[in-house]
Amino acid sequence: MLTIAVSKGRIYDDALPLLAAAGVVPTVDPDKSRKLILPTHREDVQLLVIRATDVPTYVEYGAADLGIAGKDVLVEYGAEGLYEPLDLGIARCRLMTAAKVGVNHERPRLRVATKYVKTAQRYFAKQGVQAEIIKLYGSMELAPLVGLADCIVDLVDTGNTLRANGLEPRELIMDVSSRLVVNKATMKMKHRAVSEFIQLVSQFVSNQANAPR
Ligand code: PRT
Ligand code: MG
Repeated sequence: MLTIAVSKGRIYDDALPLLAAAGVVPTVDPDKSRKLILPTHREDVQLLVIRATDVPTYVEYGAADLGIAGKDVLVEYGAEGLYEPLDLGIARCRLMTAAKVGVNHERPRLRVATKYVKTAQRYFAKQGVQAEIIKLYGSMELAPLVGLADCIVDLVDTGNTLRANGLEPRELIMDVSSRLVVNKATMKMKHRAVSEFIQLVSQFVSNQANAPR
């Protein structure tokens, strides 16, 4: 049995065609069911539907053999315990700093609100900027508006969320896409099944990348 961890929402939607390329088609729609373990048309493959930030944990501990997670989540988790054989090219966005339009901060210590605490700490340290990181779990865009922070570190896609809140993107921290991750023991113990899966998915991904738009 191969167990694959995915999160509901944008990654799940973008991952469905990739999974289908390996014959993995869920028999249950997670939006219409409360099931957390989804059977698929392949008897030897099941999906776990979990929070995006929990994917590396399930895979590192071997509760899932494979997982699909954003590079943002993997970098923040510190995924040295995982193999990352494939960039799936889905759920693309950018991890950026953002602040109120036109406002510059002269504080000696920048106050930064984010859920990416470790990534932000590392980024500002590398820039030689003194930063006080304030951990939030969501709606980061609010923090600069109410004086909780000078800036935020968050994902940006179209920029609409920032604009709607009077914020603007400032510095690019990293480009983000979703990656396939594999448990290290699985890579040895289920080598054939995993390489076959990776082969089929990567074929599909490179065909997509080469297809005319
Ligand atoms: O929702 P939940 O709390 O369960 O977890 P989550 O928010 O981590 O999950 P989800 O499904 O929202 O995001 C999962 C992954 O999708 C992220 O880890 C990224 O790798 C990827 N991804 C790609 C994005 C976006 N694009 C994105 N735009 N994740 C979030 N956003 C949010 C962003 O945080 C901001 O609030 O969308 C807003 C910005 O979008 P624009 O288009 O307005 O710029
Ligand atoms: Mg979300």
